[in-house]
Amino acid sequence: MTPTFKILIVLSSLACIANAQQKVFDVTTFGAKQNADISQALLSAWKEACASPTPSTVLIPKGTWSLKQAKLVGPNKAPVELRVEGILKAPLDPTQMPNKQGEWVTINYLDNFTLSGGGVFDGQGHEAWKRNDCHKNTNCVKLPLNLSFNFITNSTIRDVTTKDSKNFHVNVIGCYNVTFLRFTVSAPGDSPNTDGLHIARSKKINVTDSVIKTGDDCVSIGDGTEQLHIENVVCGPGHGISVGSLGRSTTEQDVIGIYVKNCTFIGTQNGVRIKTWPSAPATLKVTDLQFEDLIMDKVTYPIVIDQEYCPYNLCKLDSPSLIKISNVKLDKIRGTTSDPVAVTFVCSKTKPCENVQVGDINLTYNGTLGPITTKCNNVKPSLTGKQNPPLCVPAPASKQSA
Ligand SMILES: *[C@@H]1O[C@H](CO)[C@@H](O)[C@H](O)[C@H]1NC(C)=O
Ligand SMILES: *[C@@H]1O[C@H](CO)[C@@H](O)[C@H](O)[C@H]1NC(C)=O
Ligand SMILES: *[C@@H]1O[C@H](CO)[C@@H](O)[C@H](O)[C@H]1NC(C)=O
Ligand SMILES: *[C@@H]1O[C@H](CO)[C@@H](O)[C@H](O)[C@H]1NC(C)=O
Ligand SMILES: *[C@@H]1O[C@H](CO)[C@@H](O)[C@H](O)[C@H]1NC(C)=O
Ligand SMILES: *[C@@H]1O[C@H](CO)[C@@H](O)[C@H](O)[C@H]1NC(C)=O
Ligand SMILES: *[C@@H]1O[C@H](CO)[C@@H](O)[C@H](O)[C@H]1NC(C)=O
Ligand SMILES: CC(=O)N[C@H]1CO[C@H](CO)[C@@H](O)[C@@H]1O
Repeated sequence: MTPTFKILIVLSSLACIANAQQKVFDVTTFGAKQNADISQALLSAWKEACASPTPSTVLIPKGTWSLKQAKLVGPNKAPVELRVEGILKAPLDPTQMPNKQGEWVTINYLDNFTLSGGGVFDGQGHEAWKRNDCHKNTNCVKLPLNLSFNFITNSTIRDVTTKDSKNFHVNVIGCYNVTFLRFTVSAPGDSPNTDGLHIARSKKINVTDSVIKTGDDCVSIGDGTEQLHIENVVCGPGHGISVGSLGRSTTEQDVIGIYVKNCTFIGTQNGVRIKTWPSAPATLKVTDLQFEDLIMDKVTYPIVIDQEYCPYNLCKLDSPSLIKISNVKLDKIRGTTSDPVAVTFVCSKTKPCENVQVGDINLTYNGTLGPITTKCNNVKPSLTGKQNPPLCVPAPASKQSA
C-alpha cells in the first residue's frame, strides 16, 4: 500500500468517526407532521442543535411541510447544519405569519453554519405579487422577505432553492465569509421586486455555480459590501447584477471589491450595472470592480454605469451624484444586445469616473432601432484589446429608414 492510500484510509475513517459524532435533530422527532405547520418543531430542534457542544444537524426530511415563519438564531456552540431535504411552503396569506414585520425565514448570529439538503423554500408568492403596488404607491404593504441571513460568519449555503418569494428572495446583511454554492432562485420574470440575492454590509461573500431566474435584480449589491465574488452564475430572466442604487442616505458605506466572472445573462434587462442617485446626500466611493468573461444573450443594456439613476422622477437631475466610481475593469464581454446602446457610462459631472479599463468587448445588435452605439459622459476609459462597437465614439450617422 502506498503512503497516500494509507493516509486516505486514515482520513476516511476519521470522517466516519466525525459523522458518527454528528448529532442529528430530525424535526419529525420534535412533532413535525407533513402538510401541517412545523414552526414549533423546527424551533425546538434548532435550540437543541445550537446548544450542542459537538457538531449537529437539524434535518427536515423529504416531503412537503408548511412553515408559517421561522427565526433561527444563534449563537451556536459548535458547527451546525440545517439540512432541508423537503419542500417548505410559506403561508399563502402573509398576514398568517405571527410576526408580520419579520421575514419568512430568518437565520441570524451563527458561525460555521451550513444550509444544505437539496430542498426548496417555496414562498408561494403568486397571490402576493398581484397585490404589490409599491412601484406606484409609497404606502404599499411591504411584503416580507423570504430568507434572511444576518451576521452569519464562516458559513455555506448550498444546494437549496428559493422559489416564488413574495419579495426579495434572499437578504444577506452583516455577514462575513459566506459561500452560496449551487444556489437556485426561481421566480417568473414578471414578479415584482423579487430580487434574487440582496447583499449589503457584508465582506467576503462568494456566489458560485448558481442559477438565478427572477423578476428583479439577479444579485443586488448594497452599500458596505466588500470582497464579493460572483462566479459561474447564470442570470435571467431579471434585471442583472447591480451595484446600488447608492447615495440616498448619508449613513451608507463604501463598496469595495466586486468581482464578477464567467457569468451568463439570458434576456435580462441589464448585464452588469452600477447605479447612483443624483441630488442625494451621500459621498461614497465605489472602487475595485472587475467584470470579466461575461456572456450577454439578448440583454437590453449589457454594461451600465448610471450616476443619474432616477426612477419615477423622485430626484433632481441638476445636482450630480457625489459618489466616486474608480478602478473598474471590463474584459471579455461578448454576445448580443436587444437595444442599440451596448455600453452606457454616465458618470458624475462633479466626480468623474476614474481608471476605467476596458479590454475585449464584442457585442452585436441586429434590431431596427438604429446602429449599435455607446454612451460616455465624464469618463475617459483606457482601452486595451478590441472593442466592438468602438467605445465612446459617436455612432456613425445612420440613414434612418422607417
Ligand atoms: C468555527 O470554526 C472555527 C475554526 O475551525 C473555530 O475556531 C470556531 O470555534 C468555530 N465556531 C463555532 C461556533 O463552531
Ligand atoms: C471564522 O473563521 C476564521 C478562520 O478559521 C476564524 O479565525 C474566525 O474566528 C471565525 N469566526 C469569525 C466570527 O470570524
Ligand atoms: C471562511 O470559512 C471557512 C469555513 O466555511 C474557513 O475554512 C475559512 O478559513 C474562513 N476564511 C476566513 C478568511 O475566515
Ligand atoms: C468560492 O467558492 C467556491 C466553492 O467553494 C470556491 O471554489 C472558490 O474558490 C471560492 N472563491 C473565492 C474567491 O473564495
Ligand atoms: C463558467 O460557468 C459555467 C456555468 O455557467 C460552467 O459550466 C463553466 O464550467 C464555467 N467555466 C469555468 C472556466 O469555470
Ligand atoms: C464578435 O462576435 C460576432 C458574432 O458572434 C462574431 O461573428 C465575430 O467574429 C466576433 N468578433 C471578434 C473580434 O471576436
Ligand atoms: C436577430 O434578432 C432576431 C430577434 O431577436 C433573432 O430572431 C435572429 O435570430 C437574429 N439574427 C441574427 C443573425 O443574429
Ligand atoms: C422572503 C420572502 O419574501 N418570503 C417570502 C418567502 O415566502 C414566504 C412565504 O410566502 C413569504 O411569506 C415571504 O413573503
